[in-house]
Order: sequence, then structure tokens, then C-alpha cells
Amino acid sequence: MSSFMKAMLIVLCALWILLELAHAKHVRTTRHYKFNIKMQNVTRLCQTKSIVTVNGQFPGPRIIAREGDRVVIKVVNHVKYNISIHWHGIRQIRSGWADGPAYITQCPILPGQSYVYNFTIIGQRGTLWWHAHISWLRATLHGSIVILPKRHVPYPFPHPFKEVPIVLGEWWKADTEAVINQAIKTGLAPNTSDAHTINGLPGPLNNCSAKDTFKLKVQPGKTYLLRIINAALNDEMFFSIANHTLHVVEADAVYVKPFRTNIVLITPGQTTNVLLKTKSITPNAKFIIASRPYATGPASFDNTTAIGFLEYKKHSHSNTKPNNNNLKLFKPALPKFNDTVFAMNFNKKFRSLANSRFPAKLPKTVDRHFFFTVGLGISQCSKNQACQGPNNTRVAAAINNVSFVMPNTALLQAHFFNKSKGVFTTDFPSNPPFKFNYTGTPPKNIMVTSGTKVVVLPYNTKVELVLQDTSIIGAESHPLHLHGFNFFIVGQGNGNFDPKKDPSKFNLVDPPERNTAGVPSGGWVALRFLADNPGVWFMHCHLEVHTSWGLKMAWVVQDGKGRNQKLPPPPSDLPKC
Ligand SMILES: *[C@@H]1O[C@H](CO)[C@@H](O)[C@H](O)[C@H]1NC(C)=O
Ligand SMILES: *[C@@H]1O[C@H](CO)[C@@H](O)[C@H](O)[C@H]1NC(C)=O
Ligand SMILES: *[C@@H]1O[C@H](CO)[C@@H](O)[C@H](O)[C@H]1NC(C)=O
Ligand SMILES: *[C@@H]1O[C@H](CO)[C@@H](O)[C@H](O)[C@H]1NC(C)=O
Ligand SMILES: *[C@@H]1O[C@H](CO)[C@@H](O)[C@H](O)[C@H]1NC(C)=O
Ligand SMILES: *[C@@H]1O[C@H](CO)[C@@H](O)[C@H](O)[C@H]1NC(C)=O
Ligand SMILES: *[C@@H]1O[C@H](CO)[C@@H](O)[C@H](O)[C@H]1NC(C)=O
Ligand SMILES: *[C@@H]1O[C@H](CO)[C@@H](O)[C@H](O)[C@H]1NC(C)=O
Ligand SMILES: *[C@@H]1O[C@H](CO)[C@@H](O)[C@H](O)[C@H]1NC(C)=O
Ligand SMILES: *[C@@H]1O[C@H](CO)[C@@H](O)[C@H](O)[C@H]1NC(C)=O
Ligand SMILES: *[C@@H]1O[C@H](CO)[C@@H](O)[C@H](O)[C@H]1NC(C)=O
Ligand SMILES: *[C@@H]1O[C@H](CO)[C@@H](O)[C@H](O)[C@H]1NC(C)=O
Ligand SMILES: [Cu+2]
Repeated sequence: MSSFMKAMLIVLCALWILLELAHAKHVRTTRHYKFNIKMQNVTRLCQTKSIVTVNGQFPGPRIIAREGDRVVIKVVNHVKYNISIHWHGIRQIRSGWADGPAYITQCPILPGQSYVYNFTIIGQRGTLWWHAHISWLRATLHGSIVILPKRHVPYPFPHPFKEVPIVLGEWWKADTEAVINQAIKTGLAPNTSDAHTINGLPGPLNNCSAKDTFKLKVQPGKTYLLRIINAALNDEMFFSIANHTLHVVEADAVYVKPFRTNIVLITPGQTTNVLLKTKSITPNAKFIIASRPYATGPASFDNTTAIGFLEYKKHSHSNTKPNNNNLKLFKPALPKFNDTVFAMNFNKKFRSLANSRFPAKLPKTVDRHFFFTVGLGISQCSKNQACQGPNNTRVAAAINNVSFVMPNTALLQAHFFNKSKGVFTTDFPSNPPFKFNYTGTPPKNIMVTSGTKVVVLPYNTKVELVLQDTSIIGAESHPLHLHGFNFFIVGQGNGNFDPKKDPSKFNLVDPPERNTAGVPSGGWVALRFLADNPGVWFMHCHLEVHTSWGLKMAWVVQDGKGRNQKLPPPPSDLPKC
């Protein structure tokens, strides 16, 4: 071999090694999980109950990944119920088959069957969560998703000493499937939960529950990152820690401009990361962590308070004997259960970072405007149903007066295989059927219509959506959740949205980016999003009772022309109806 050839070989080898290294840097980590859906006996409030769990855990297992990772979860259904799991807030870019809402993106996983959810986390970091997305099974089937930034990428806030998920939920003495089935049969409001919980524990204010109390043991002078998730079925929650200020840094897996607050308000579906800085000296004290509902609607609600303790650890070399009698207990002050002024002010504190590293990529112009009323109403029951509402009616909930009817097969399959005929229609109204004083005296006729209707959007449509609460039956805050996208909250206000005056006040600079937003009780919220994700995307109230009553609809986003703008075919194990 000539020396020239040798030199060439060495150069080629070096190049190859460099290429390999460069490639290795981009090799994606895959995180594998197995979710065995199984029954488990769990005891709370002196009651042992067999509940549906993932791997026997309540709340369920935590998923940890980094931005950019692929996550592969094999869900095996060992229970008698149909199951589907939703990865709440994961954008599912071109992976709609893994989104999870039953009869929207997939048919349920039948008893004895399994399905592999396979998706990549693109451009997101923070806290999200997973939950069952069928009937009311998410009452016990839920857990946190922790998305760390890419390796070697720091948080845009001080690195915490420890990170702690705080999952807010409920304990139901009754079987939640029996609760919703009874409500559907009678047409009346379902029963409420029996206790609120913090990480599955109701705490000492409930009977027989003192030992089931969440304890956050902390050291003095440290910073803790609390990843707060509201997994409750039907209640928005206030959350506070006595004598401690919380520093909000992220919401729905998007960093926000940090702000301080003593009280966090969080709707079902939302996640909020807060920094908790502990006091610098060991104050030999414990502080109450409290959570109870923000409730605005006409129906009764679970008015119990979940309590946990923030406990300062003592130095092990301390000579003073622990003396519980000396422990001082401080309670946080929470707003009134219906403090809508607090809710509006709190929600207005959220702002995007909107800097060069984390720009607010909201549509600055709009292709399609939508105005949706959200609220309650009634609908006629069939003659043989014997509903208990007046004249054989039942309570319903609707968007633009359409109460959504669940199809018998999944919308995404019907759309992808061009078999939508008889499954859904594309005439979901862009505006309510007629104008009225939405937040004033309701019209005499409070009947709703029903149907499986969708809005079709061409790829990359820039959407502006105003959600207007109605006072039909009663004004109420509705936490609307959009699958497949984050939206930007460009405006919100009380009363009726004014299309002439309100848009000029929209925040197009640093609006918060979220996947769930509370439509203010007796008010409106304006959202913008770019429809850059082909598929069928559910949008619904995250109060499960309202979803069951029909407060839901779907967006069909068509494929784009480019190769990377099309939804790939479904995986071979996609469940069938
Ligand atoms: C739950 O407890 C009941 C009654 O003690 C028992 O029959 C059942 O096998 C238990 N189930 C599980 C999953 O452990
Ligand atoms: C997940 O999806 C990717 C991309 O479609 C595919 O290459 C991979 O084989 C899938 N993994 C599993 C375990 O199904
Ligand atoms: C709902 O509450 C009522 C009244 O307390 C009770 O009679 C009924 O059994 C409850 N329903 C379920 C499904 O637990
Ligand atoms: C606790 O139990 C007592 C006696 O059974 C009852 O009177 C009380 O209302 C219960 N309290 C709560 C918070 O459930
Ligand atoms: C906690 O706050 C209460 C008033 O809300 C105050 O009286 C008490 O001194 C505070 N305790 C500590 C340890 O900060
Ligand atoms: C809820 O509970 C609080 C404290 O126990 C009480 O002050 C309030 O009146 C209750 N509200 C309702 C609507 O029951
Ligand atoms: C809150 O509830 C109380 C009754 O508990 C009622 O008097 C008051 O008007 C309500 N406030 C709002 C803003 O609805
Ligand atoms: C029920 O129907 C009757 C007869 O049509 C009507 O007079 C009555 O007003 C209705 N009641 C309600 C609450 O709609
Ligand atoms: C559905 O129809 C579109 C447009 O007519 C076509 O491009 C596509 O291949 C069809 N898909 C299937 C699965 O038949
Ligand atoms: C709508 O109703 C509210 C409450 O009754 C009232 O304050 C408001 O003036 C009404 N708005 C219009 C445009 O009539
Ligand atoms: C809703 O639709 C029903 C049935 O078509 C109609 O009677 C009612 O007036 C509509 N209500 C509103 C608020 O649009
Ligand atoms: C489970 O799902 C299948 C397929 O959609 C359906 O036929 C069946 O009725 C469902 N079972 C129950 C108990 O809902
Ligand atoms: Cu609602």
C-alpha cells in the first residue's frame, strides 16, 4: 500500500469515527415501561376497596424521560374494564395513534389485550401526567410524567435540591363506574367524592385518616421543586403551604416568567411547578399543606380539605429531644370556595418566558376564527329511559349547543381510512346557533342538540378560539383541555366577549402557553394555536362530569403536502372495535 493510500485510509477512518460520534450524540434514548392494569386492595378512611391500578400502585408509577427521548409503554389489561391511557399534554407530533382517548384516537384495550404506546417527546420539558381516558377510570388510574431537560441543559431557575411530585386527587367510597352509570341512568348529577387527597392520602381532617397523611420532610435552607398535578375528576383545587411562599416557574410543561404566590389554583388537567425555599433555620415546627376546591357551579361538590405536613428535619446531632407538644402547627389561609376574583387574578399572572431560548411561537395572524359557547343544558331522554329531570329530561353539557355523542369506533381510524360516513360529520358550528346574553338571564329553551360533529382544519391553519361560558343552569368555570397542541391564552375577561373591543387588548407578546385553561365562570378566554399536527384531536372539559354530559368535540387536522406533514399508518397492535 502506498503511503498516500495509508494516509487516505487514516483520514477515512478518522472521518468515520467522527461521524459515528456525531451520530451517537443524536441517538435517541428509548424509555421502556410496562403498565399492568390490575386490581389492588387499598385502604383509606377505614375502608378497604378494590381499585383499578397500574402495577398495583395508587397514584400510579412515575414516568421519567428527557426532552427528545422516545417513550414506549406496553399496557396490558388484566381487569374486566375496557382501558385506554392518555399521555396528558404530550404533543404527539405525528403519533396521534398513541394519544389514547377512547373512541377518539383508538378503540379501547379489551380485557386480556395489550397495546404499545410509542411516542417521542419533542420540544417539551417539565411536568405532565398520564391517566385513563375512558369512562371515569382515571379516578385511580393516573400518575406523573417528569420530563427533564436534555442532558447538560440547565433549568432557567436555580437547580433544586430535590424534586417532589404532588398529585392532587380524590378518594371515592363508592365505585366510580357505578357513580357515573347511575348518573347516566337517572339523568341527574353524579354523587361527589368523599375526600380530597395529596399523593393519594386524605390527611387528618377526615375520619379515620390521620395515618394516611402526606409528609414532605425537608431540610432548612434548601430549594425544592414541587411538581403539582391536579388529577381530581371533578374539582379545581386551591393549594397552599402555611408560612411559605411558592415560586411558580412552569405550567403544563412550559416555563413561565417566575412569580410568587401563597396560593396556587390548579384545574383538573393542569400541572404547575413551584419552587419552595425552606426557611434557613430549623424552626422545630411543621406546617400544614392544604388543598380544597374552587367550585362555581350549581351542583354540590366535595367540600373536604386534604391536609399534608411540611416537616423540617432536625439535625441528627441535636441534643434536644423531639417534643411533639412543642410543635407549633400553622394553617394556610385559602380563598372562599367560589372566589372567582382570585381565580381571574391568579390566571392573569402566567406569562411565557418569550425570550430567544424559549420564544412564544404563537400565530400573529389568524386564518380561522371560532367562537364556542360552553355550558350546561338539558336533553330529552328516550321514552323508555325514565330520566328524573323534568318531563323525562337529563342534564347535558354542550359546546355551541352541540352535546357530543361518543361514536362506536375511533374517529382517527374512520378519518385515516376514509370511512367517516356514519361515524362523524364535519359540520361542527363555528359559532353558537344564535346570540343571547350568554352570562345573563338564560333563554327560556335550554334544550341542546346532539351529534358526533368535528371541525376540519387544513394543515397549518392558524386558529383563534374564543371560549365563552354560559349561565344556562348556572355559570361555571370549565377547564378546557386540547389534545395534540399547546395553545396560547391571549385574553380573558368577565361577562360576554366583545369581538369589537376585546381583541385590541390581546397579549400577543408573552401569553402563557398551556394545554388546559379554565374558561372563567361567567366569562371568556381567547386562545390561539397553529394546527401543525395531523390527526384527530379531542377537546373537552376536564371536569369529568361535564365530559360525560357531552362537553367535548374534536378537531380533524388534515395532512400537509410535505413528507413530514403526514400522519403515518397505525401500529399493527392498534385495538379494534
Ligand atoms: C382484596 O380483598 C378481598 C377481601 O379480603 C380478597 O378476596 C381479594 O382477593 C383481594 N384482592 C386483591 C387483588 O388482593
Ligand atoms: C416505535 O416507533 C418507532 C418509529 O415509528 C419505531 O421505529 C419503533 O420500532 C417503535 N418501537 C416499538 C417498541 O414499537
Ligand atoms: C349516591 O348517593 C345516594 C345518596 O347518598 C346513594 O343512595 C347512592 O347509592 C349513591 N350512588 C352510588 C353509585 O354510590
Ligand atoms: C366522621 O364520623 C362521624 C361519626 O360517624 C360523623 O358524624 C362525621 O360527620 C364524620 N366526619 C367526616 C368529616 O366525615
Ligand atoms: C406563621 O404565620 C403566622 C401567621 O399566619 C404567624 O403568626 C407565625 O409567627 C408564622 N410562623 C412562622 C414560623 O413563620
Ligand atoms: C365548605 O367548608 C368550609 C370549611 O369547612 C365552610 O366554611 C364552607 O361554608 C363550606 N362551603 C360549602 C359550600 O359547603
Ligand atoms: C359565593 O357563595 C356564597 C354562599 O356560600 C354566596 O353568598 C356568594 O354570592 C357567592 N359568590 C359568588 C361570587 O358567586
Ligand atoms: C313539561 O311538559 C309540560 C307539557 O308539555 C309543560 O306544560 C311543562 O311546562 C313542562 N315542564 C318543564 C319543566 O319543562
Ligand atoms: C383517503 O383519501 C385520500 C384522499 O382522497 C387519499 O389520499 C388516501 O390515500 C386515502 N386513504 C386511504 C387509507 O385509503
Ligand atoms: C347581560 O346580563 C348581565 C347580568 O344580568 C347584565 O349585567 C348585562 O348588562 C347584560 N348584557 C347585555 C348586553 O344585555
Ligand atoms: C339548542 O338547540 C335546540 C334544539 O335545536 C334549540 O331548541 C335551542 O334553542 C338551542 N339553544 C341554544 C342556546 O342555541
Ligand atoms: C368494550 O369495548 C368494545 C369495543 O368498543 C365494546 O364493544 C364493548 O361494549 C365495551 N365493553 C364495555 C363493558 O363497555
Ligand atoms: Cu366543565
